[in-house]
Amino acid sequence: MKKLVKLAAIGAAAAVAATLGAVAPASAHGEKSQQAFLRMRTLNWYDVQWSKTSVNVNEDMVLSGKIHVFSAWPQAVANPRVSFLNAGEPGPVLVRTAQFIGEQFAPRSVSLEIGKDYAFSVNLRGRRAGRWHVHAQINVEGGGPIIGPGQWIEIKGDMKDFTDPVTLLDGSTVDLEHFGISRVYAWHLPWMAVGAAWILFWFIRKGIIASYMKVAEGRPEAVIGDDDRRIGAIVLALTILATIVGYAVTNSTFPRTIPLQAGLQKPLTPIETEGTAGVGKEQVTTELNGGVYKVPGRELTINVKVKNGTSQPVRLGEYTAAGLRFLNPSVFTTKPDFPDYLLADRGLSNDDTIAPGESKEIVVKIQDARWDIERLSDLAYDTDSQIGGLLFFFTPDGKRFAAEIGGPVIPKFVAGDMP
Ligand SMILES: [Cu+2]
Repeated sequence: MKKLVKLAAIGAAAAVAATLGAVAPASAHGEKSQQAFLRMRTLNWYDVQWSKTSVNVNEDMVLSGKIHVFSAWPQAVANPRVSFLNAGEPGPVLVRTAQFIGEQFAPRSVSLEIGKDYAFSVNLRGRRAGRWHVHAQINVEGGGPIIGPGQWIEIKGDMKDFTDPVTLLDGSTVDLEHFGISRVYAWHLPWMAVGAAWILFWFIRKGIIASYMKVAEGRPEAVIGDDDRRIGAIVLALTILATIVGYAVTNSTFPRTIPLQAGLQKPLTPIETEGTAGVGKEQVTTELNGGVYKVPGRELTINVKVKNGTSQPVRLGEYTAAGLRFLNPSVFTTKPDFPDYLLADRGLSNDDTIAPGESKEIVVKIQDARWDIERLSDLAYDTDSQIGGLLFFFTPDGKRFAAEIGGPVIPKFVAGDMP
C-alpha cells in the first residue's frame, strides 16, 4: 500500500515536471496574458525594428519604432503621464546604453500625451550568450508594462568578456559590469553570516516555533536570558559602529557624488505622422460603423467610413493592433521583415480604392489564426468588447497615411452566416 502511494506521488511529480517543461517556451511571451483591450487600446506600436537579430557579446544594436497613444485610452488603465521606455527581455541579456524619444535623450520617465505619436529608439549591447526574445516595452505608472512586438535575438560569445565602460564627469572611465562589486560582497556577506548564525543558534537551542510560542504566551524570560541580552547589545553596538565607519570611509574615498537623477522629464516632442497627428495637413480619417467578431472563424468584419483628405487615391493596406500586423496581400506584394508570430501577411481583405476627397463606407475583413494564438479573440469575453488599432492607407506611389480606429464590435459564437 505504502509503495503504491509512493509510486503515485513520484508519477504525479513527474507529470507536473513534464507539463512545466512543455509549457516553458510559451512563457517567453508574457504579453499574451494581458487583456485584449489593454493591448489594442493603449499603445499602438508600429514600424518596430531590430537593427540586428544576431550580435556578439559587446556588440551594439538598436531597437526602434513608433507608438501611437490611443485616443480612447481605456478608463481601467492610468493615463500614461509617467511612462518609462524599456526593452522587455529575460533579465539583462542586453544592456541599455542609451535611449531616445524622438531626438531627445530619454533615460528617465516621460509624459506621453493621449492621441499623439512618438518615435523611440533603444541602444542595446549584447551581454549574455543565448537566444532571447526581446520586446519593445513601455511601463506606465498605475497601468503596468505595456509590451510591444518581440523578436528572437541570438547573442554569441561569452559573458565573461562583457565590459560596460562609462566615462564619468571627471573624465575617468569605469567598467559598470564590475564597478564596486567587491564592496557589494563586503557589505552583504558579513550580514548574511550574522543572520545565518542567528537562525542556526535559535533552531538548535530550543526550536524557533517553540521559542516564539513562549514569547507569545507572555513568558519571554523562559527563552531569553542575560547572555542573550548581552550578545544582542554587542551586535547592536557593532552594527552602529560599522555604519559610522562605512559612511566615513565611503565619504573620504568618493568626496564628490551626485544622487541618482529621478523625476519626470518633459515636455517631449511628438512626431507628426502621416495622418494621426492631424495638423491640418493631408490626412485620411476613419470612423468605425460597427463590426462583428466571429469567434469560430477568428474573423473580424468591420464597417469603416473613410474620408480621403489627400490629393491621391488611397487603398487600405494594413491593420495593426497589439503589435500584430494584418496585411492586405493586394497592397503588400512582398512580405515585410517582421517576426512571424505577429505577421498575418494575408490577414486583411479589402479591394476598395478611395478617390481624393471622397468619403466612402468600406467593409474590411480581418481573419487569421493569430487572433486566437495571441489571445486577442478574448475581446469577445471582455466587459468592454471594443477593438482598437491603426489602419494604414497607401497611395499608388507608396505614401502611407495612418488612421486610428476603435469602438465596440459584436461577438458571434456560432459558425455560419446567420445574422
Ligand atoms: Cu516574447
